[in-house]
Amino acid sequence: MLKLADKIRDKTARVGIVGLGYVGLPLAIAFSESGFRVLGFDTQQKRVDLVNQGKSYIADVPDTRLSLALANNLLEATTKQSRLNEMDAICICVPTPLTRTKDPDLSYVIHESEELSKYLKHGQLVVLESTTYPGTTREVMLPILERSGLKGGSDFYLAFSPERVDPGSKNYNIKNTPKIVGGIAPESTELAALLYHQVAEVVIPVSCPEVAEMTKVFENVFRSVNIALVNELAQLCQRMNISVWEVIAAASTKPFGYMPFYPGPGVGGHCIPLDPYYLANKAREYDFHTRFIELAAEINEHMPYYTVSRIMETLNAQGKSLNGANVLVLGAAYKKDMADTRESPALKLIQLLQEKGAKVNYNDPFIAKIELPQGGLSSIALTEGNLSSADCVIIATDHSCYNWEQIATQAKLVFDTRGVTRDLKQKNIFRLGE
Ligand code: SAJ
Repeated sequence: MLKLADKIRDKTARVGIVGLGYVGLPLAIAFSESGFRVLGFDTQQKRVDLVNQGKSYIADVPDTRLSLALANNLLEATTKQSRLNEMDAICICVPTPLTRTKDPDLSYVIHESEELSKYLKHGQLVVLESTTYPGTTREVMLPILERSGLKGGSDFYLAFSPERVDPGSKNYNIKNTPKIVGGIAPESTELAALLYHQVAEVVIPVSCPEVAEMTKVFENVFRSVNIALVNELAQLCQRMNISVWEVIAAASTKPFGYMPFYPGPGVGGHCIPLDPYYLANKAREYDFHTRFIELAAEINEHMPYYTVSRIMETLNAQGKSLNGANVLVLGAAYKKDMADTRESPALKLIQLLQEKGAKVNYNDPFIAKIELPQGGLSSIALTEGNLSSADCVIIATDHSCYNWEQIATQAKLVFDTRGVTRDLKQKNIFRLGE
């Protein structure tokens, strides 16, 4: 343990990052900028080639930072899993998606653990960062890694440390976001804490991996439940002819005991729609039904359908049918100012509108093309002609670059799912939750 601790302190420890996605690549850069020689592992040769050419495919990592790490000989990428045995510390940042029946899919974690068990060596520290249910590190990873013949906690060290990346955030990054670490034994926790102290200003050791795993999935359940709460409130407010946006703005004046969340057309991204199901699934092993989680997911998943019904009602009030209507959807990304459509509610909205017979176009300055079950679509220009020829313009993603005043002036009818037009007085604007 001392040897590894010394190598971490003097930054001679080799750090391996497995999975070079929106979590792994920024983490690899952070360790290289801290002075470690980092080896990034990914199964996708294309990603490995791009990293080694200094070309970033992750919005939060500019090419300049990648090129500097390469120029300083502090970053390299490879597909060769056998090189894991050159590492002193290994952080695993692979996807933890859901199956079609919304059950946890740990295939990436299991695959990487199986690969690592072939090359694991005495004294290595292994940390899982992927969001998962409490118990994964100890019950799933540890037995696989011990197939190496090494004993976890003594021959090698094992911990869980959840990623807390907020994609696209201008304020928060690895350095200024406290890092939780929980090891299978005290030495594992201490070594993981020492490692992350090299890249994060604050490291919070907890007693075991289960606490760290539960902390992360709870953070995302917290968001899912609160987003669902305002999505339900939006439906009630519309029924009661009260503006949910005005209510939230007024509630937000409370300086304590309240935190604003906002209604929307649904919940997207690689975390909030998925992670709560990991906990709900695990809870069933303990004869426990997490009703809040299931209800929140149900409400959030219903929002695209509810939004379409509100658009139908709005067109109907103008004597128009959604069937055959020209509809322009603004924004395909799952949240503002991002080029990411994972689980995006805007895509679900477009699909549902098409199923109702609408002729749908979209505009998204960040996303040139989208794939849908009915076929692909390309982003069309945001011209006065395209706006005025649409029977309804739907604000699905509130990218900052949109000029809402101009859009409302040029469009016949606007349906705003993000509340960004609440200060506009035009009579052709209708909003979710009003
Ligand atoms: N959304 C709403 N209303 C809200 C907030 C969000 O409808 O009040 C929607 C967004 O439009 C988006 C989805 O929910 O479609 C997820 O939004 P998000 O802000 O949670 O963004 P993510 O999933 O990219 O990032 C989140 C992190 N976000 C924040 O903490 C602000 C955080 O929960 C995790 O660090 C991260 O997921 C993760 O990796 O788990």
